[in-house]
Amino acid sequence: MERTLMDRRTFVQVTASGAAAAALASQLGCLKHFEKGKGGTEARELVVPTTCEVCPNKCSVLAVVDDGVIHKLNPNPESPRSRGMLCARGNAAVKQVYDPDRLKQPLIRAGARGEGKWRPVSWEEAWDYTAKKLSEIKSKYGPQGTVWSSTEGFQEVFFKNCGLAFGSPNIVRHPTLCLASVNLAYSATFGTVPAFDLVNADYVIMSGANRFEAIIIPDTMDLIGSVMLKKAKLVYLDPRFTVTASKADTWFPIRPGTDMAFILGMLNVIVGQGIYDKDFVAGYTTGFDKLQEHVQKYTPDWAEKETGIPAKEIIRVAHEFAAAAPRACYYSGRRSSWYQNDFQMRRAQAILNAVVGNWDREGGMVPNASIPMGEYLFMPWDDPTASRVDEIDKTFPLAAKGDGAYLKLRENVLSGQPYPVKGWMVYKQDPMNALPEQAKTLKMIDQMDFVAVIDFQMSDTAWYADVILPESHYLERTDPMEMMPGIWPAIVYRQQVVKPVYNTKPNLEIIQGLAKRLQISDYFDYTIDDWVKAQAKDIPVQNAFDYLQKHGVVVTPGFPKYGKTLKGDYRFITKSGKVELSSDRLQESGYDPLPVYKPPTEPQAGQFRMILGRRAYYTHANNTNNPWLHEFDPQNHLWVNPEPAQRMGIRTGDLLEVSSRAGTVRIKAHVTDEIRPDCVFMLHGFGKHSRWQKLAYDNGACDAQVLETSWDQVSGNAAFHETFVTIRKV
Ligand SMILES: Nc1nc2c(c(=O)[nH]1)N[C@H]1C(S)=C(S)[C@@H](COP(=O)(O)OP(=O)(O)OC[C@H]3O[C@@H](n4cnc5c(=O)[nH]c(N)nc54)[C@H](O)[C@@H]3O)O[C@H]1N2
Ligand SMILES: Nc1nc2c(c(=O)[nH]1)N[C@H]1C(S)=C(S)[C@@H](COP(=O)(O)OP(=O)(O)OC[C@H]3O[C@@H](n4cnc5c(=O)[nH]c(N)nc54)[C@H](O)[C@@H]3O)O[C@H]1N2
Ligand code: SF4
Ligand SMILES: [Mo]
Repeated sequence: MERTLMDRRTFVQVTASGAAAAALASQLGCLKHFEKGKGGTEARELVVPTTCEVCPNKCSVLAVVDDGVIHKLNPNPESPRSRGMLCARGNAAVKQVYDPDRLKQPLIRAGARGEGKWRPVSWEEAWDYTAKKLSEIKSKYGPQGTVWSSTEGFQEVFFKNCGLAFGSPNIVRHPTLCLASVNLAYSATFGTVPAFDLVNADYVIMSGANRFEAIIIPDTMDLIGSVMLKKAKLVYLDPRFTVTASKADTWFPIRPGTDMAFILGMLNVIVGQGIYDKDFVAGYTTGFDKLQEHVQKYTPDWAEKETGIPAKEIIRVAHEFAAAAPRACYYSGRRSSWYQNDFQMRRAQAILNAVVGNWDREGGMVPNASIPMGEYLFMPWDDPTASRVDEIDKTFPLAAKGDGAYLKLRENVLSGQPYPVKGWMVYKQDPMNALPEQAKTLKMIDQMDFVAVIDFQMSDTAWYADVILPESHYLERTDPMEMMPGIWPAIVYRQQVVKPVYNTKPNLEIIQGLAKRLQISDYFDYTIDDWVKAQAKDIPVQNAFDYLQKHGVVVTPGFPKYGKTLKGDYRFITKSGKVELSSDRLQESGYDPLPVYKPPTEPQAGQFRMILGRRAYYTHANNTNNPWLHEFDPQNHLWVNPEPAQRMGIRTGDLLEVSSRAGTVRIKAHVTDEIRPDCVFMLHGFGKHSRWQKLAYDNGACDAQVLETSWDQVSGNAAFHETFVTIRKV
């Protein structure tokens, strides 16, 4: 195990340069892949292509295995998506495998919930216990008496399917805490969610999409290529001076919650002065007349009052944007769990993009392409008969039903309406940290008869669970292949790099053990090999399965492809078959057909708006306990602007009490002019309850304790930036 302990200097040097790491990978010679059943780990040095699982990007990895131990993770230069990059988090994943704090065997709670007393048990006992508890709940409350919540991941499908086969309609997924509003807004406009051709763009505007810290591939890499090499201009709006702000040509420290006013101001100029793409608008869109009338009142002077951005700057950006189109985009962002009107703000962006005609053209927005792939056909189950506990049909009729509405679900579970829910199954998710108002999540756990968590480490949610089913780390397991759509689509494969170090199992096997005891095993009657071989069948390369084992990624020629939808008879997947500037479907569902601006709630005297955001070396609340990453930011702090700080006598390092209607935390101050005076910011993932995360336990503060419950009105997505806090020196 010593072999994994690369010293930190080497780690920082290598992760700092993707190119250096790629070069290192190619020096290692030809790829050899792990031979299952033959003790492949016995060979002295192997390079195993696989796929990172530390965030949603799924970068391609070459794992260097030395004498059965993972020595180093390198980027796989064959991936057109990760573009030869493996970030610090991806590199540091090797530490998770050999982390002495990780989960090593199934556990059943032995003390009170949250007391931290556990009884190590066999897999048989853990499965028997879980199945018994779920069956008891089913017989008392029906299968709908259970919630199955999860975050994306290649094995998530088995978990979700188990919930459905068990008969529960209450599947709730992470998009409703993340990108549900942006997805719905672009779908409502274009019938699909496009990608952004940043490497070829000449002009990019971003509302708080902090791409140089919140890494999205290939976007982050492409921006390095286009913006940092001065080929493209970047206009960036964020109440914080982020790393992205530092690379932008223009940074506007916008008044929070007013981006829609900025966009409507731009639309007023572009539509009013006739500098939109007339051919595109006439040929491909509907509702332009209504838009024209609608944006008349949203003048740049009006927008200046709302946003704090000078009118002449809004006019300048509007002209530059229209002139650069179609090689110009108002980038959509990913985490759109911001404000209660988030859907409408993203709709305004989509409309602005549409009127300058940057659709399906080089340097603009491009519909996602894919590569064909086979599918494993398993036995289908009857659809759950009960309606969803979050009443999504009634509350958010346009939202993605399969993902649910997490915060509404929690409200309804807590009130016991429309029916009681007493069991909670959690996969690859930490709701204690990922949901606002942690006290409510704790109450939700409290009122459950049973909670089980499938994770590889002791998350805060696992800490309060009744049973913990430890999943093998991604480097220890083979997962389904995944088609990653995009302008440069790729199929990626995650194959086992080393055998599980501890008594853990891949999720499919965990689910199969449970399904057998729940008498639903017929639906899970296959192996991971059956699954991936069926997927490999339709992939258009020779011997696709072998190819993926050797390369980890399949790319097919012919991409990027522009202009497929710009054929006269193309029907967009919208009600009108056109790009919908004004939307009848929204109107029929009781929403504004065009984005109507509503000013954000004002903070009262002494209050600050709490805003969230990422750092490049942490994923959510997930790896603040990773010793390598922990060194970058060993504790979180509250960013406070010097102006209020001086007024309140606060200096960097002072201990503060931060309070909202949801709760109170203590955290040290970081006084900085990199944030507006009306906002405060803290990094996510600290102040943990779980004592098994020694570095993050009771260290700094937990943002989820202070964030209040609020959601976007159309998509039901969480609205994380609607919380006001007061701060006090203690
Ligand atoms: N306060 C606050 N809340 C937020 C956000 C925020 O910034 N601040 N961001 C929101 C956004 S955008 C998102 S996407 C969500 C994310 O919310 P979560 O999905 O809850 O995010 P993570 O903290 O990454 O938690 C994932 C859990 O999965 C575990 N895990 C990781 N890999 C595996 C695996 O291979 N198998 C298993 N079984 N478990 C695994 C980790 O150990 C961790 O406990 O949070 C949302 N909520
Ligand atoms: N390193 C790293 N990369 C990641 C992740 C990670 O955890 N770590 N998570 C991945 C996931 S799941 C997601 S969803 C994405 C999230 O990536 P992004 O969509 O870029 O979202 P965030 O970084 O959460 O932050 C958004 C920014 O918005 C700013 N902001 C707050 N309020 C406003 C406002 O009213 N207007 C404007 N213009 N800006 C505002 C915040 O200060 C913050 O800098 O990142 C992905 N990539
Ligand atoms: S961006 Fe980093 S953490 Fe995310 S998949 Fe890629 S290498 Fe892994
Ligand atoms: Mo996210």
